[in-house]
Formats: sequence, structure tokens, C-alpha cells
Amino acid sequence: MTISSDVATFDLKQALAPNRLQGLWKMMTGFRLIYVMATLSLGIAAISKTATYLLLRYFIDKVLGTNAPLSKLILVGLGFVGLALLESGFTFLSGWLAAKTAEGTALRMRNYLYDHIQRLSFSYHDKIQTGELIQRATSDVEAVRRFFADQAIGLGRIVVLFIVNFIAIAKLNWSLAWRSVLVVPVLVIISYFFFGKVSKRYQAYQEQEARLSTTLQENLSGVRVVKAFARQDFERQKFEEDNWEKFLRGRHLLFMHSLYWPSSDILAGAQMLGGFVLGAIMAIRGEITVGTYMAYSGMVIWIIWPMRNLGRLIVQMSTGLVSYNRVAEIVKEEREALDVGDYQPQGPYRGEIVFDHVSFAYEEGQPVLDDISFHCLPGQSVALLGSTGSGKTSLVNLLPRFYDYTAGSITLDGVELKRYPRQYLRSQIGIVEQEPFLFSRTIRENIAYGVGRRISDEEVFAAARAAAIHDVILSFPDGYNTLVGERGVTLSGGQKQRIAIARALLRDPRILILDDATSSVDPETEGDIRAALRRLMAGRTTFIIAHRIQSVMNADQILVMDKGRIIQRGDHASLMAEAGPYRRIYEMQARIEEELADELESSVD
Ligand code: TTP
Ligand code: MG
Repeated sequence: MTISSDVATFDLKQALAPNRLQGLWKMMTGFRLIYVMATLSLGIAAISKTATYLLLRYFIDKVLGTNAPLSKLILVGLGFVGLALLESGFTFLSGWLAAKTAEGTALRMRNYLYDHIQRLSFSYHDKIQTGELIQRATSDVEAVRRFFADQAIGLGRIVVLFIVNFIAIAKLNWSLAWRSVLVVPVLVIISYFFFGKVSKRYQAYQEQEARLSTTLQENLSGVRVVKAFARQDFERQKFEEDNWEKFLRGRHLLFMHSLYWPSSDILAGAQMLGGFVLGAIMAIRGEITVGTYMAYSGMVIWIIWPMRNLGRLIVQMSTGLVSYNRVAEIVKEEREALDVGDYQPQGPYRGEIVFDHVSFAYEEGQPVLDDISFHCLPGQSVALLGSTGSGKTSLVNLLPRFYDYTAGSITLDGVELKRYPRQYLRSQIGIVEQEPFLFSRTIRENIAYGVGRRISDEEVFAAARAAAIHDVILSFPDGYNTLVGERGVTLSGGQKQRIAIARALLRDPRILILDDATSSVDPETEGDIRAALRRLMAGRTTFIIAHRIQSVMNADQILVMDKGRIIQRGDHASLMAEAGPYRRIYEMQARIEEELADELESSVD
């Protein structure tokens, strides 16, 4: 298809405009010609219809009742057939072209949004709700699609029909013509009035729908918690309240619609009736011919009757415009620049990292990291130990530039981190997140995720072995092709963590970050992983976050953190040599283990 190439290149940002109609017009880039052709087809169809009535007039006045030869009758008959074909053909064409525009634009929009949303910053995703994003990428795009497919073209149809038929009637009889459209300004004013009202209501409706899908989405992701805390009733009630609110808003919207319908119908009906009567009187008085009257009564319908739809269309178009705004709000958000940086590194980095008086806050005024300084040589391992909430995850999140530090400086190989393109940094950092996420794909795909080149089975196996998960995977019925998640196996927390470790190792990163990566793994397996890692990580910089002393004691450098600060540093031996938090933690953990061992022994006796 021709569309796909535009999809890749068209930047929706170009379609941002303060005026929504203008924005929608820009959004049609690449389809405008088609859309203009759709409008032209519409015009041709309308002219054919009007011509049919004029032919009817000719037939009644000039053919009927005269001794016209058969050939003339046939000719007129053919004329009717030809005009009907022309009209239906071009009506079809205009619908088809409009649909092509609408589908193409919507396809492009959805693709763009999906891509765009993934490129927004971490802080944006922290703020925005998933349901809201889903709503905008689906329901709002759909509203814009309908705008192009039905509404804009529908409005065009009304206007074209009006112009063509009005001109035709005016040519026949001017005084009849202007009396036939007296009601039109009133209809337009009423429609415009409703347009304003409904636009707001629709916005409110869409917002509520987004709230509802957020509620639904959260409940589904958190269904275990809901069940565990037996909160079904509470959650159901919350959903029902949101749903009820949506119902109310939807009802209000419909109420506005239903107010409009009868008033526009009565106006349009009265206008047509008046026209029929007036025309009939004129025909009886002989001011117009019977043929003219017949043609008129056909054409006046096509001026007035479609006008009833004007209000509905304007109302629906307003929904398209509101949705355009909602989509534009996302498009406006700045993307996280991935490949921008004024430093263009050559080849892989060595991995020397220096933190110099670094401070960081997710939100202004609430510092999470405070005056952090340390120096990590290439290939060294740094362990972070500290109470929960002390800022360990936040510290390592600065390295791939998930967030940018607010004060101080971090350098990698002597160059300020902010000068590196994010893409480059991330391509060489392997990170095992505190709560690893696996996709609903096969285990192999999960491990090979994001490597960016073809991976041999051997490489996948080696990574899995190092993460002490290879044998477990082989024990699954489909081995590495086992699906993870809803349609496949449910993995334990420790298994998930080990697959995430394999995934990070396979990237062959210069810097490896293990954020509590073995918290759900039993000590024995953890020992295996540690041993494998020590072999693999030789010459690479490693950050290890853990709560168990055994996990951190072999690190070259141990940083003990509390409330966003480093309160103690050194290696295991030096930290044990001084009285301080580290030794306290060590002794506490040793005591707990002793007590456990004692209890085990006594229970065996
Ligand atoms: P973390 O850096 O997540 O603390 P931690 O990793 O040391 O804790 P744990 O051992 O439990 O994993 O959080 C430090 C503070 O930053 C905490 O008050 C929560 C806050 N925070 C945010 O506001 N946004 C975030 O995205 C994260 C990760 C933390
Ligand atoms: Mg953490």
C-alpha cells in the first residue's frame, strides 16, 4: 500500500495548530488531493441529481402531451438512466475516497501515537495514567477518523446540494427560490448554538470514559491484590460509581441531541410544506409551468431535508475536534531525545564513573538524592546497601538517563553524562529492574529482547546458564518456546528475576545494574548466580543493590545509604573494622541466621 511510506515519515507534530480545523487539515497531508477529489465527486453527484429534475421538467413541459417521436422518448429515458448511473457512481466514489482518507489518516495517527508514547520521558509516564493514554490512542483517534469519513464529507454534501439546487431553482424562478430557503439561516444559527453546548459535554464524556478505562485497567492489573484483600465489593462500587457518572454524562449528551432533532425537523418540514403550497399556487395561477413545479418540489427537498442533519453533523464534528485536541495534547509532549547529545562517542565505553556532589529530585522541593560523590574505576563493582526508600534505585536510574540529575555532575569516562546520547548509554547498560517485567511472548524472545541482532541458541543458553535458569526452562513442556504470562506458564518471582538477569547479560553490557536482582532467589541459587556473574563481569562495571550482606560483601566498593545520602563507604574488610551501620547490619543478619540455624536444629531433635 502507498500509505505505509507516509506512516513512517509523517510527523504529527507538523499537524499541531492553534486552530483545530487547521490542524485536521494538516493532518490530512498526503490525502488532501484524494479528499478534494471526494468533494468534486460529491459535486458531480449533486449536479446529476439536479439535472434529473430538470430533465423531468423538460419531459413534462416539452415532451408529454406533444406528439413527440419515439426516438425523443427513448432519448429522454436514456437521459434518466444515464443521470442515475452518474449520480450513484460518483456518490460511491466520493464515499470511497473519503473512507480512504479517513482510514489512512487514522492508521497513521495510531502508529504515530504508539511510537510517540513509547518515546515520552519516564517522568511523563509517571504522571499520566495508562487508561488515559489508551483512550486517546483508540477512542479519540476513532472520533477523528469518523470526522474525515462521515462528518466533513457529510457537511460538504449538504453545502454542495444546497448550492447546486438553489442555483437551479433560482434560474427557474427567483421569487420561489428565496422563499424556499427562509428557514436556512435559522437552522444554521440553531446548529451553531448546539455545537458550542455539545462540544463541552462531549469533552466531559470522553474524560469520564478515560477515567473508567483507567479504573478497569488498574483493577485488572491489580486483581490479585483486590482478591487478597477481599476488596471486590469496594472496587465494584468504585467502578459502578464511575460507570454511573459516564451514564449520566452520556445521557446528558443524548438529551442535547434529542432537543435538537424535533426543532430542526419541525422547521425543515414547515419550510418544505410552505414551498410546496407556494409552488402549487404559482402553478395554478400559471406563473410557473407544471414541469417547473414538479422539478421544484423534487429539488427543494434536497435543499432543506439534508439541512436537518446540519446540527447533528456539526455536533459530531465537534466531537472530532475535541478528540483532535486530546490527541494533540499528547503529540505536543516533548519526546525524550534518544540520539541527541553533543558528545559523539567512538566505540564502547570503558565504564569509569564519577559522581560529584550529585543531587536529584523527582519533584522539586523533595530531594531524593543529596550530595552523592564516589568514584568507580572501569571494571569495578559497586554495591549499594541501605534501608528501603534510601534512594538506591533512584541512584542507578540516573546512569541510563532515565531521569536527569538536578545538581552536581556525573561523568562517564571523563565526559559529562548529559552530553551522551541516551540511546548510546542504554545500548551498553544491562539493567535488571527491581520488579522485572516480562512480555507475553516466549521465554526465548524475552531473553533475546532488545539485543538488536540475530542471536544464536547457544548465546541464549549461555546467558540462561549464567543466570541459573537454563535447567528450569528446559523442564517446561515447550522449553525456550514456552509462552510467558496469560497464555503460558506463570513464573515465580525468582524465575522472573533470573530470566531478567539472562536478558541483561545477553546484551553483553559494559555496565551491569542489578537492582535487588536476587531478592526472590534462594541463597544457594544466588551463590551460583554470583559465581557466574563474577566470571562474566570481569572487566565490566557492575552496580549491585541488595539487602543481604552476602550479596554485597565481595564488591570492590560498598556504599551504605540512608535518606538519599551516603553514610558509610569502603570495602567489606574496612567497613567491618569500624563501628557503624554496616557492621550493625552484618551482625544483625548473622544473628538472625544463627537463630534460624538453632531453631532448625532444635526442631530436628
Ligand atoms: P528508591 O530510590 O526507589 O529507594 P530504594 O531503591 O533505596 O528503596 P528499596 O530498597 O525499597 O528499593 O526511592 C527513593 C525515594 O524516591 C522514595 O521516597 C520514593 C521516591 N521515588 C519516586 O518518587 N519516584 C520513583 O520513580 C522512584 C523509583 C522513587
Ligand atoms: Mg529500589
